[in-house]
Amino acid sequence: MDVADLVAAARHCIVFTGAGISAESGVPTFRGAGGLWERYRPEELATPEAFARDPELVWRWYRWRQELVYRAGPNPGHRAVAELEAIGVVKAVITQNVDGLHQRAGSRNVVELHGSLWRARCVECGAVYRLDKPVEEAPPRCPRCGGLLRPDVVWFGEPLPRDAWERAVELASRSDVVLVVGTSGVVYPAAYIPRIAKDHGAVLVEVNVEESAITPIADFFLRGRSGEVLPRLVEEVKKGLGTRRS
Ligand code: BJW
Ligand code: ZN
Repeated sequence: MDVADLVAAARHCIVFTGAGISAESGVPTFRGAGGLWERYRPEELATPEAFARDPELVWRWYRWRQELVYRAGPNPGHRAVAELEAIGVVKAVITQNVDGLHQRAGSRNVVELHGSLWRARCVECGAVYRLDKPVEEAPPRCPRCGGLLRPDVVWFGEPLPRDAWERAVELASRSDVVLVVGTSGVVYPAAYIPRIAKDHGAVLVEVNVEESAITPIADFFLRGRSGEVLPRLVEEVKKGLGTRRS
């Protein structure tokens, strides 16, 4: 059975994504050539300690990323994932990304494991604010209490949002096919998600330009850019569905 037949026949297919799926939108990945951390050290920017030390520097980095994503848009990879959900094949997208591009492409059931660039949270009173555009001041202040706002994302050493994690584990445990797209698979606990699915019997299909920490447990490896591989896969899946239904 080839991958398209497998996906077309799946009863509970989910997609697990990382920064690679947004690369073709012009959003840099974290690791590897051109990655965000070639120029910035993670421990300087994506930790609570970094924020405590220099909130302005951390916010300038996040504002730069917000501006980049604001100007960018979903690419054919995001749209292919949304289409697989629209035709009833994919049940949910579990993403480590904070850019909101899956939702902008039309995906409806998206679990964000690492928070969102488009929310800020007050470190004093805990109020959460939705952002519809990049912040103007860095660091921004809480309109309610004047406290410092922080990006509502998950930094190193912080726990993942409990509801998102529980939904992801439940989806992974019930899945029969997981498309693992554009992630290095080195950041935990997120990287447990494909492993949990595999332990519960799911078939893993990886899409990546290079091998990752997930590749040794993947059943299929589709090498290439997700913006090219996924639209092709969708066309094949649709053909498969047509044949099965006729
Ligand atoms: C393409 C492509 C194209 C390119 N098409 N593909 C177990 C073992 C070891 C360590 C730990 C462990 N458990 C916990 C840890 C510590 C730590 C951790 O994982 N460290 C490792 C790095 C060693 N984890 C944590 O600290 C986590 N918290 C935690 O454990 O809390 C414990 C706790 C419990 C209770 C109370 C208190 C504490 C939190 C981790 C948070 C990670 N946050 C970040 C930043 C988010 C905000 C932001 O964006 O600014 O999340 S780090 C960064 O990495 C970001 C990403 O979501 C995440 C994953 O990266 P991703 O998506 O895989 O990107 P890349 O760049 O790594 O890979 C891109 C891939 O795409 C590559 O494979 C390319 O080949 C590919 N690609 N172009 C297809 N066109
Ligand atoms: Zn506040």
